[in-house]
Amino acid sequence: MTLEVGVLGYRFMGKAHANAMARLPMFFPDAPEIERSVLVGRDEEALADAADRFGFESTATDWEAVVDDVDVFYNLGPNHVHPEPSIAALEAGTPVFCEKPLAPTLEEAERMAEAAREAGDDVPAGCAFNYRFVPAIQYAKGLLEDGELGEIRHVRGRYLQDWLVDPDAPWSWRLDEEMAGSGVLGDLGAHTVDLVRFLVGDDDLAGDIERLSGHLQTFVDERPVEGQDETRPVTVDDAYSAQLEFANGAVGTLEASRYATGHKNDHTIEIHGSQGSLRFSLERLNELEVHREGDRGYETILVTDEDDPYVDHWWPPGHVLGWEHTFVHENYEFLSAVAAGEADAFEPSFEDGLAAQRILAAIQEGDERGEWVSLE
Ligand code: 4PW
Repeated sequence: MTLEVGVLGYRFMGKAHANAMARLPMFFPDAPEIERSVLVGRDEEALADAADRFGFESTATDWEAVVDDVDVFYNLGPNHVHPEPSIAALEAGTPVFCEKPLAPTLEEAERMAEAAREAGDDVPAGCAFNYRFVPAIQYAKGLLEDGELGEIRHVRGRYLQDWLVDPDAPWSWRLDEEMAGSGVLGDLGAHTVDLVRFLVGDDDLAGDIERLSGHLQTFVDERPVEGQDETRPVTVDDAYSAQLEFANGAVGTLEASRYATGHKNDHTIEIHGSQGSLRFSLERLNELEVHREGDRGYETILVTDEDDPYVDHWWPPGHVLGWEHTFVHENYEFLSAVAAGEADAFEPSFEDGLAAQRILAAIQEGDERGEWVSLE
């Protein structure tokens, strides 16, 4: 059976997922057969152009007419558009793949997760945290699960970009609380929080984050609107940092910024255990640095061998993968879960999206109260 896919959103994420869907039959021949059926958006002209370039059969300006009509619904719009269409699709029994952060607010994320629970065991609801699907990250997870780092003591995550350094860089929806929910915290911090949960969240590693502190900062309060003679206020954070305490007593620090001069898309995770350490940077995503007891430093492992996660689907060893491949991997896994009719077969789920959102909300609360916040 061919799965008809409806996609809301045709900009950055629309293009990333459409590219992934187009690659699937060539590189993942066992992926379910799909049709890029309908692309949904508001601006008819831009939509028609995108549908043509991305290989969609048709377009629609009304998501309500689509969510019930397709076999799978992708929600790739701005954050404020995540809740209602996703909930409506799940109520119609349509599997949903939604971009991160799951929702602008915790309350909306809770409603979305509830809709996913009610949709039942055969309706997957996935949250598109694509960095789980970097081969080096999955390799790191394997090392951690095998206990190779010993008892986890330190977790450090940072996500650095620099596209707002110029105070005259234009205003966008990502800088508006109503539309985005939060700034760098939800946009970049959500990824780091999800990776931390994915890598060390198991009870026999660091476990849950039990309490945390948070600090948010906005550096530029208003920005020019592109093509218009006006400015709009920036109502979200430009940078955040947080301290974490895990169930096993491990400590963590997180931070992100869009003002980190010299860093374009640097998502770095470092973990220290009693028997070793590892570090990963998205700027060198084919590598994992590992230190083991007795080593005099870190060994750089190239995660490009045929037996490394997902690599056998692509090129011979050493013929490196990039950012776009993470989308192919997550689409493969998500669509396979849809074809199997098994909600449990795909993680990160809406529950994972909600768990990340609880941590983001606690960081915000910590900033507002100026105190540590308990997550228990
Ligand atoms: O989700 C994130 C985006 O909103 C991405 O992974 C990188 O940062 C690229 O764009 C933004």
